[in-house]
Amino acid sequence: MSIQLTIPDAEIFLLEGAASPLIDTNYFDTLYTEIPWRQDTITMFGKTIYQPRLLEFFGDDGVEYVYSKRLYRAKPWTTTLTRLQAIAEKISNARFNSVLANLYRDERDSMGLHADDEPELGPNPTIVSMSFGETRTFVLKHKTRPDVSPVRIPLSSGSVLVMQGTTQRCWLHGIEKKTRAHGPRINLTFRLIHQNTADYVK
Ligand SMILES: O=C(O)CCC(=O)C(=O)O
Ligand SMILES: [Mn+2]
Repeated sequence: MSIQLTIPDAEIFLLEGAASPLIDTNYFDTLYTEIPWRQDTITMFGKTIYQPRLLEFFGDDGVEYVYSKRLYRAKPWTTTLTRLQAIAEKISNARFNSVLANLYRDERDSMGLHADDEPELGPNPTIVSMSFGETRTFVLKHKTRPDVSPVRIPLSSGSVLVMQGTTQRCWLHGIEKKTRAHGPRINLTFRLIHQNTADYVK
């Protein structure tokens, strides 16, 4: 089942039931073992700390992405990620040349509020986000309108969230820490990275 969320200045839809093949195929275990997860550092206010999650970036040959102030060169697609890329493209009717994989090891791992609004994604990017494993809450906050309440969406295993239109321009999103102890979650965000600013469709 696909639900179009009614959020001002955003175009977001969520697929839950329809994505059940994603759970049945046990992608969680495959991704967990196949991906060479690593923990990067981030420097903020002159202090270098470990990011509170593990990650890896995959994509077509030569794709580069500056994310969290760091340059990532895409690792080659794995068979599993290629299969999921095809599903992401079918669901969204968009094209993707890369995927960022995040592993939240337990309830203490998180992702701070941010927008996927790097210039190389173009002005109104379509991003497909797939979740596997533990359910975590995806939090959205409007960038400029305090009258608009934050939105909280539980992302269960096998769910697919599609963000498009002005979502990245107008909203921040993130994954908050939890207090209840629980297991790991993997999230994949499929993106189209333009390698050349001339490719941007403004
Ligand atoms: O884990 C999630 O659901 C969000 C991931 C995310 O926002 C990102 O990779 O930029
Ligand atoms: Mn993001």
